[in-house]
Amino acid sequence: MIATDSLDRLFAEAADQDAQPLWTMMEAVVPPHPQPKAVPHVWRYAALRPLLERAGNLVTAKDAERRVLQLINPALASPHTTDTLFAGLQLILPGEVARAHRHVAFALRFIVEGEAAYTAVGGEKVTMHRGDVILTPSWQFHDHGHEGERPMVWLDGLDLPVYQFFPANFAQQYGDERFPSEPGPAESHLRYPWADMQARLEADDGPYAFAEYVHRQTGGPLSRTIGAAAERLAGGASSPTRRETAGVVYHVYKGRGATTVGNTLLEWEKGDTFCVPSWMPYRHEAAKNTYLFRYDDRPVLEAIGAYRAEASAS
Ligand code: 1HN
Repeated sequence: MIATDSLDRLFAEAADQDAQPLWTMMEAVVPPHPQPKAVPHVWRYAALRPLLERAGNLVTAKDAERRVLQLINPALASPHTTDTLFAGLQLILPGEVARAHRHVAFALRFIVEGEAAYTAVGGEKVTMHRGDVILTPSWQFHDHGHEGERPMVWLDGLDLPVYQFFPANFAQQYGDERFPSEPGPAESHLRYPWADMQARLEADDGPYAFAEYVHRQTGGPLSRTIGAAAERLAGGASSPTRRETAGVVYHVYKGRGATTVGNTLLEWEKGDTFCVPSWMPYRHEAAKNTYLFRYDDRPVLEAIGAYRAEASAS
């Protein structure tokens, strides 16, 4: 042994070999509970809608490929809305086409405003209505077009941050602007109408209701990475306090209220989008009748045996 050996000397020489002691950083590497980097945050539609409109004047869908304002977590960078989820608001104007491409990343869309735009997914043309959830499964060619009269806005939910950890995301352009498509069946596995979800939430006559979207083909969550649900709160009602290892993006379909996430109060109204990071206790309170749409990374966590949730009625 070197007579004057010391831990400092060992650490310096280990660093020269691109090695580091674990024992000085055990808690940071294996923390006692989840430590999301994302912070709770609200993106306000009243502030973002005019910016989208200006983007509509300044860049065409053709030039942008996708005219999306990314909703980036203040503690993180693109493409992170939470540690594992991406959210963005996409605008398409009458007559535009957002050209066909495909990627490994999964996307869902929640329609925020407008009528008569469509998204064509893997040859199936799906018309979009407010409140619908439309799926773009992994590696399916998809283009968006607009045959209506007014601007159309939707929330894009993707699993992009997952591919920051697993560099397995490929993307490809299709040779033409549009991938050939035809209208699909009324009960398409790609489209989940708001009216069906609202009816499920109304069927529960309590002041608070929660219902998960179920994939029409698999009977499971909407994809292997992202699951979705909706919640109804009567005016004055609150949800149970919950926490879960999933990160969640919420969108306010209708109503007004606030969500307490850890020590942060997030006030929201129709059109706003907000996020709840992993394992932070959260509870909604509605000031008037409210419907919330949400998506989360629960399917990935279930796949790796890491989903945990707790609820307390309060
Ligand atoms: C994308 O391809 C779409 O296809 C939307 O509409 C949002 C955000 C990041 C990367 C790709 C779309 C996206 C996206």
